[in-house]
Amino acid sequence: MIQDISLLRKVVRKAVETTTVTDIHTHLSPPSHGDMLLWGVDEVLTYHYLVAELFIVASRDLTYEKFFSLPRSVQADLVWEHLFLKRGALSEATRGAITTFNRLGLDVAGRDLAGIRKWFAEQDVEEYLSKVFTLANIYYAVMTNSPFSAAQVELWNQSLPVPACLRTSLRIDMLFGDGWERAAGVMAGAGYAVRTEPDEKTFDEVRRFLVDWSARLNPVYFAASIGPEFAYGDDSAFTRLVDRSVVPAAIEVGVPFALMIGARRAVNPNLRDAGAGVGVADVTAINALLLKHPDAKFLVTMLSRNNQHELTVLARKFRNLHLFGCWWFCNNPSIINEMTRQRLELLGTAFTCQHSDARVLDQLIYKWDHTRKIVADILVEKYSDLFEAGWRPAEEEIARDARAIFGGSFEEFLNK
Ligand code: FIX
Ligand code: ZN
Repeated sequence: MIQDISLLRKVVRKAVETTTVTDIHTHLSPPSHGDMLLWGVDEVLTYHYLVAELFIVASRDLTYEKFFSLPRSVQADLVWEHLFLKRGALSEATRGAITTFNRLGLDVAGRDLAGIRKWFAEQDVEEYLSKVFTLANIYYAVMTNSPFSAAQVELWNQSLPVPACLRTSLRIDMLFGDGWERAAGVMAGAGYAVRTEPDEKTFDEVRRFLVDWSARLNPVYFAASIGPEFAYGDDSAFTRLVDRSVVPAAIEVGVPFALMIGARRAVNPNLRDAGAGVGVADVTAINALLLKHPDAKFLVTMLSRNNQHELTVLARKFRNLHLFGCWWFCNNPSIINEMTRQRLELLGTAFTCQHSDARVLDQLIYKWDHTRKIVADILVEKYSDLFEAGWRPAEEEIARDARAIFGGSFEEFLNK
């Protein structure tokens, strides 16, 4: 047992700095899927978070059409010029690019973009992937795999190699809302008796489609991003599909259904991927879903800060709910700090404090580096409070608890 508070602080900090992470949601792909895996300096600089920030400040001569028609490296130059050279790189996304290059040993102090580009051009993607996973200390990262995307299906049909550090999730947004007709077309085209106007057989066939794809991809979970209008328990197509197809398939396969709730798609469609905003959703709809399906497991993250407290309280009440990540506009130090404290104070270690949502391989470095620092400060404070109250933890217990919120509790949830 640790008897000295300054040693305790050091041990806690080290535990968070060195714990292995399970990154439960990313948009990465295996290197064998070619261009699907984004990596390198130009991808880092044209991350959609940075593109949105560029358009806040660039002159009006830079139209959206013009920007998106430029080669990737010229887009990256514009981001570098406007956000890093003409302004102070103070946003979380700009700081992220700096942290990433710095941790790779590149000359950020010298602002040497040409030198950074040269270094990246010399990297081999497979080796670089291992380097990034080692630097970020990630056990594995979960990809986002859509059985409704023709490009992705074509790649999976080739059974290309996938490194052990990348696992799959079955992304099924297309089943809901506007996507349904296309999804129905894809399933019908693949030989499933699915009708656009769903009948009983259709729900069974959607379930079968999900179970069959699960046999192929072995997903960690099924997932969908749903807007702030998220409702459940009514007579909507969403409720019927969830009740009759998605949840039964998830139970059959033995995986959770992950809901990412609150992205308001295309608030400015001109910005393309960068054009989504956020809306407050109704947590009582999640409550209804949890009550209706006690035998299914749900992973939930919400985008609006306003939803976080109510959602965390709900997670105290349901053993079939596991909260994860500080998603997108919540992945900022001030909000990570607030959300993580709130979750620890209400749930102990029974949640997953972060996911990277990395779209570009290199981003794993900064997303985890930044979160580790915030969580280390929080845990140092929490353990110090316990110490003052007379509690004496052992080093292994601290390591166990740090790992729990970076993936250990997630693994436990999957297995229970
Ligand atoms: O739906 C999602 O998985 C979102 O995370 C993305 O679509 C979004 O563009 C993103 O990258 C947020 O971080
Ligand atoms: Zn995502």
